Amino acid sequence: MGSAFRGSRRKVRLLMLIASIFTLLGAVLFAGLAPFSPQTQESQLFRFAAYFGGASVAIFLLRFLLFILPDIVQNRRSPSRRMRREEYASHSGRRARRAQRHPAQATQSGGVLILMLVLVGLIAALLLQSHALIRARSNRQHASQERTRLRQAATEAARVALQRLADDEDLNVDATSETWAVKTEEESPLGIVTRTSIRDEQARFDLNNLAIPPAPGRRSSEDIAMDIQTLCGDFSPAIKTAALRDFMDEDNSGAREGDFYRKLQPPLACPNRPLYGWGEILNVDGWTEEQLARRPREDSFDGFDASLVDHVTLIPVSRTRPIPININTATRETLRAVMGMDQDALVDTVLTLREIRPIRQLDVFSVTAGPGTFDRLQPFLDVRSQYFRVHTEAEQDGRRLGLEVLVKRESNGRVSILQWVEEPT
Ligand SMILES: [Ca+2]
Ligand SMILES: [Ca+2]
Repeated sequence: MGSAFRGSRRKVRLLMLIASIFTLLGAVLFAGLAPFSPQTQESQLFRFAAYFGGASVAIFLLRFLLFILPDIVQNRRSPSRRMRREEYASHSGRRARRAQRHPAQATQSGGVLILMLVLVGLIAALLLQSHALIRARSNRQHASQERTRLRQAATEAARVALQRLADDEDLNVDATSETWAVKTEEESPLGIVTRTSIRDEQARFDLNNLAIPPAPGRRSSEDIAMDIQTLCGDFSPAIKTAALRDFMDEDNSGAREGDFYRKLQPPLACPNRPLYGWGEILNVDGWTEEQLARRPREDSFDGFDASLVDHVTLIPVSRTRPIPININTATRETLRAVMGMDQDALVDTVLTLREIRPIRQLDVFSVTAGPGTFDRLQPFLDVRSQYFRVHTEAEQDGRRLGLEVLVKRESNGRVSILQWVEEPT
């Protein structure tokens, strides 16, 4: 009877050990599969891994409490213990004594313990790794959602700005004192701050005007482009300006046309059309990032320290006539370059008159400039604008997203989008 009981006790004890190991293996399996499974199943698999891991530890503990602990206690209370202690006192170490008492059992228990420890370590490492993966994924998701919210806010701000341009009460004249030119900043109930500004692109000289040949009796775009570069401290702009003209004019007659760019290493294409952006201008022979960089005012000598990027633009539309500058919004440097460096009296008149109120008519200058000069300049001058650049920025918790939108406004106030660019962050 006693031996049968001991036999079934041993079986239950072994069965529990096997059950504990199998449930632990199940936990390892689920935890290992989770990171490679679809996101919808991931958390479910981790839950299974946690259940199995918990069950394994519970079975192992139960086994310890039911079988191993009573054995230890019984062993300590046994009357023969003292005798054995004395008998084996001369032997070194507790491990040696235990090994001698139950050599096979000791080896077995030690092996199982090490296996359990390794498995527990493995599952803990897997769970930690998976936790880190889930965290990273959730962070990415959060950033992407935040970016979407910022994009929506910036887009909405841009839409409002376009409406403000369309609502301009006076479409016959444009000046920086008008409502559309006011910079705005707003905070949404969600805490997203949006900033909007609208810039008159015709406050600058459009270098894409070089794409069309000069009309007889008019000032040439090349002369204007060279004068602007001179005012920006470049005193030998002729070759670069001719190269830029060749790059965008329709014909193939010039020193820097298709043949020249095809022979480069690596070869480049000569587009023979108005340029779409500053990236393209860097492909033009002689043009570098340095020329497009903003220069500090105090480092140059007076009068020639302007930065090219502040006075020129690239409006990416084909044309048959030059896109003029707006004399109400252009800078002094742009006015000087467009009207000619010998026309300071005319430039001063423009600056004085527009201080009082926006200039509504061009022909008031025909007297100041003289009829011949006025006719030469007229194609490049206007008092209203068609092209505007809207810049919006949405910001929340240090993250920001910027939009730059180039638009054309028709004479009836209808606004259409020419370029929509999300700024890299
Ligand atoms: Ca206006
Ligand atoms: Ca050409």
